[in-house]
Amino acid sequence: NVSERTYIMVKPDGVDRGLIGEILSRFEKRGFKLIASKLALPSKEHLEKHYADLKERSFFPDLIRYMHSGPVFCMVFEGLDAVKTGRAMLGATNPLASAPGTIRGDFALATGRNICHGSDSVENAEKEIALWFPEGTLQYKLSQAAMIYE
Ligand code: YYY
Ligand code: MG
Repeated sequence: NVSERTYIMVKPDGVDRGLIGEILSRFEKRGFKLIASKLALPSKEHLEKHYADLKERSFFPDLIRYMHSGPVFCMVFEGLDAVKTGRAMLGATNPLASAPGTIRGDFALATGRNICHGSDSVENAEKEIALWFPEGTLQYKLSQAAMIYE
């Protein structure tokens, strides 16, 4: 599906380390279309909604504290297999298990400081996009589309 959407977010450590442009650029260069973006300082309640599935995990309080430690940069990208390819570009949750060439494999070492979020399913992507961009995303055509898709 060439209209698949995924939610990608540079976490506070990624923002602090000056990696917004690097991460955005990788998705841009891969051929994905940016259809929403913003810098945000979400409340703890908002972050708890984003990570609601992990509420019972022992690391949850630390995760929320870390995610609340500074601004995050929120993006929605659209394109062929955006969710699965986005996850492949991110690497594994534990950066030590991420191959060099992936975002986490190139810029992170610790699971609790893994610099970037990416949706793990189409269903969760749509939920996350609705949570972070209630104002919606943009629709427009890139002239390069004919050079990216057959
Ligand atoms: O989707 P992804 O970010 O790769 O992993 P999740 O299992 O959704 O966990 C979200 C987030 O929680 C992860 O990026 C770091 C943190 N975390 C942790 O601190 N310790 C763990 N054992 C697992 C996850
Ligand atoms: Mg996840």
